[in-house]
Amino acid sequence: MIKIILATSNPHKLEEINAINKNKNIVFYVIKEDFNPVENGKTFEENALIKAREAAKITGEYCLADDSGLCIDALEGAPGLFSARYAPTPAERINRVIKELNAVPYEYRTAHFNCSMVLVDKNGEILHKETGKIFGYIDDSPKGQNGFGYDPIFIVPEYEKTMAELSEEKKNEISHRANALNPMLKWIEENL
Ligand code: ITT
Repeated sequence: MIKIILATSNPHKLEEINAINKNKNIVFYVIKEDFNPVENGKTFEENALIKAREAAKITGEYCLADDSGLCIDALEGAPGLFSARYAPTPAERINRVIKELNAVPYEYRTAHFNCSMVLVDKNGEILHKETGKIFGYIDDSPKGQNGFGYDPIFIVPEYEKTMAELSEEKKNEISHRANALNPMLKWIEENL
């Protein structure tokens, strides 16, 4: 069995990562509840590395971090790295985005979710990195109850539904997180 600590305090990420992982030999463990290192990197990848290294320092185990966010073209990539901090609550974050895109017509509301994953060893040395994305559009009002974060305003063009209207199974098949985690799991299977 391969034990990997997930360097996140976001329970939704943990849930999705466990659902995407079908390999019974790879088991993810949660880090302590108040895990909250300062994410002052300049890229998603740098922030993922900060979290992975901090978790390795605490646990002395293999650690995997996921740094993710929503990048909106008409807002020059915002909220981007600041996705978790764009406003105090998830509902306020969504409202801020809707307001900022108020005058923008649908065809210019293009966006993508990014997920950067970094796996480190017990010493914090990088073992492997993967990035996953999913492209879509931003809706003018929230729809759907599934998922978390910005899912209710992210339209997946293939289904003409927001990510929060898709089933959990479907999200975990097509998401930025799945697109990063699946090749990461393959690397782990082949190399650890
Ligand atoms: P950790 O740093 O502890 O992992 P976090 O939620 O602070 O948890 P990030 O710094 O990576 O994680 O911020 C990611 C934010 O981007 C997250 O809080 C959501 O607002 C948004 N986000 C990430 N993945 C998402 C997804 O699958 N669906 C919707 N929103 C997502």
